[in-house]
Amino acid sequence: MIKAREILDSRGDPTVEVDIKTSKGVFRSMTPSGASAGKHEAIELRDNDKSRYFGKGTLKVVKNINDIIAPKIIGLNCRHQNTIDSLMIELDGTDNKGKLGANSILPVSMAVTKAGAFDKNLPLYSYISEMFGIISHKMPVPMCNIINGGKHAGQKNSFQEHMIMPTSAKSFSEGIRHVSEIYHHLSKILYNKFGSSGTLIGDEGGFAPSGLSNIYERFDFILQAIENAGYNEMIKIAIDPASSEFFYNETYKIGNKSYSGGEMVDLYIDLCNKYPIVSIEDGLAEDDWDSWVEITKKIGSKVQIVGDDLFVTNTKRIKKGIELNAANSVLIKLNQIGTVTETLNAIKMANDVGWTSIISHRSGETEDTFIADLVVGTSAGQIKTGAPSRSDRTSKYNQLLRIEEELGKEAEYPGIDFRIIL
Ligand code: 2PG
Ligand code: MG
Repeated sequence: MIKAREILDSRGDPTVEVDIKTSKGVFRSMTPSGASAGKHEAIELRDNDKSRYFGKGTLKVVKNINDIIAPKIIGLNCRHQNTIDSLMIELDGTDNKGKLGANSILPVSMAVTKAGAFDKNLPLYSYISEMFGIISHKMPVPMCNIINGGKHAGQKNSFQEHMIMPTSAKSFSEGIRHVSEIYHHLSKILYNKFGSSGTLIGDEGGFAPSGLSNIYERFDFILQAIENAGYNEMIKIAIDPASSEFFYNETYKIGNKSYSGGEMVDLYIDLCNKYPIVSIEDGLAEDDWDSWVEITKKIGSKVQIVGDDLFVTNTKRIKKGIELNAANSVLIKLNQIGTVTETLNAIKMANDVGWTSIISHRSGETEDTFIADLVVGTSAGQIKTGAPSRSDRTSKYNQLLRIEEELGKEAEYPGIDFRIIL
C-alpha cells in the first residue's frame, strides 16, 4: 500500500508525506521545501488554489502519488531503488519533474529506500552505503547556521547563512557540544546588545536580529561567542550568502551598496583574510558562471567553493561546473532533483573529480531525518542542517548522535580534514 497525505512543514506551510506498507512494516518519508530556491531546481508542485493555504496546498501532489504513482509501484521489489526511481522519472516524462512534481516523486523514493533497508535488515545509513558502493561510515562535520539573514529572516539584500564548523572536535558529539555552547554564548551577546529582539530566530533556528545588518559585525559577534565559549582557533566559519537573492540586472546589492561580480570576489577575499572562513556557498549568482570561475581560480585552493543554486544537485549542471572549473564542491539537496538515485549520482560525479559534497536540509523542514543517514551512508563528511536548536533541525543532529553511538569506534570524524574525500 502507498498512501500520501498533506501535512505541515516547519514554516507551517503544507507539504507531503508518504507511507509505504510492505510485508515488513510501514515506512514514512516527507518532503522539505526551500525559500531561496534556485530557478533551475526540479519543480515543486502547488495547488495554486487561493482558497486554501494561500495557494500553497499540495492536494494535487497527494493525488499524483495516490492515483498515478502508487498503482505503478505497488508490487515492485522495494530493494530495486533504481528501477522504481527510473519508473517514476519516466512516468513524469519531463526534464524538471514538472508534470508530477519533485515533491510527489521524492517522498516515495525516500520511503522506498527506508523499506529496502529494513527488508535487508540494515540501518538506513548502511543500506545507503551499499547502494553507493562504499563500505566506510564517516561522520559529518556539522555546518551550524547560527545567524540567519536574507529570505530566512525577512531581510532583503543580506547574507543568508553564517555557520560554524567544529573542526577541532574529536568526534561528532563533541562537535555538537561546541556549537551548542557557542550558540548560547551568542544568544547572551545579542541579548546584551539588542535586548529581547536580538535573540529572535529565523527559519533555520539561528538568531536574526534586525539591527545586525553589517556583514563584518555579524562575524565579529560570532568570533566573540567562540572566544567566550573558550573555543578560540578551534572553529571555522562557513557562509551561504545565497547571492541569487540579491542579484539584480548583473549587479549584487548588499544593504544599499552595489557590487559587480569581481567586487563580490574581492569582498569574499577580504572576509577570508579577516575571519576563519573555509567555505563559501552561492557567493555568486546561479547563472553568473564567469564570476564563479574567477573566485575558484583566486581562492579555490584554500577555500571550499560550493554550488547550491548553481548546480541544483543536477548532474548536467555539475558537469558544466567541472568543465569550467567553476567551483570545487556541490551542495546536495534531495528535493532539488527528486529521487534518491539521482542524488547519489550527483555525489558520485563530485567525488570522481575530487570535489566535496555537503548534504543539506531545506529552510522549510520536516521531522524526517533521512539526510542524517544519507550523509553517513555516502561518507560525504559535511552536513548543513541549521542551528543546534528547534526540532526540525536538531532531529537530524540527534539522529547523527544515535548513529555515532551505534558505530562506536568505527565512527570516524574528519574534523579539519573535512575536504578529504574517500
Ligand atoms: C540554502 C537552503 C538551505 P532554502 O540556500 O542552502 O539552507 O535554503 O532551503 O531556503 O533554499
Ligand atoms: Mg544555499
